[in-house]
Amino acid sequence: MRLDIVSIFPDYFAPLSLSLVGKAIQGGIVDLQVHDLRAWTHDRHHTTDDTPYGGGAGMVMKPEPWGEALDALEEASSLPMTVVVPTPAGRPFTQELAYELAERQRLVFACGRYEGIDQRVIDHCADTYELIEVSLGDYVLNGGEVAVLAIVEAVVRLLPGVIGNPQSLVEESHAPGHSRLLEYPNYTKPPVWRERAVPDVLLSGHHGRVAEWRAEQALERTRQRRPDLLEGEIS
Ligand code: JFB
Repeated sequence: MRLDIVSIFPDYFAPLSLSLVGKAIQGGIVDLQVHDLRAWTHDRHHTTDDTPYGGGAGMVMKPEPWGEALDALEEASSLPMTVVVPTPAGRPFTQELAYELAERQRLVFACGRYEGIDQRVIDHCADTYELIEVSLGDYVLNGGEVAVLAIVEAVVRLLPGVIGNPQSLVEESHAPGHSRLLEYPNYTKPPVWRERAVPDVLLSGHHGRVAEWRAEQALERTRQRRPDLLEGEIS
């Protein structure tokens, strides 16, 4: 999979060379290229923002550097581009959307800053490429970079060959067709740590009772923390 990220803060993406995503890059499963939007400015100060038409607080990202960046990326590969634009007004990013994005050949991430990107760039992307505007959640970030880190990690781990044991993907609570309960709590050795004991049932060796206890824990956590996930199965 080819990934391009365009940002005025390319250093944000240094951690993508670590851990599992870094291994996917090293192993040739992912071709990741990070681009500084300022490379497509032409003025002395590498300006990427300007004042908003209609007035109001803050600045807006100018369309011209984005237009040149997208043209250049389109030229750099013949793969069809899916442009992903993080925005607080986007479609909520979910595991379902992560699976959708994992099927694409090439994702281009456009990281806005300030109050966001001139709407004409977004409209141009919708007319020219596949466009997906995505929100990481209902809280305010300063730009799209942190959202892109999360999206790239969620997508790359789904690619064939990235996770050693693909069965672990199937067992995840958000896997397709899964029950969508929150996960049960995990324990490992030692059996007592700082006077806290591992629940007896997990040491019992009764696989049936272990499965029953875990299901009950998952359900109780879901009731407490995410009752919305249980709607439609009220009993
Ligand atoms: C994403 C961004 C800003 C307008 C702009 C570009 N869940 C999320 N919260 N905030 C963002 C996001 C996602 N995805 C986000 C891109 C940009 C925020 N900003 C700052 C803040 C408020 N309103 C600029």
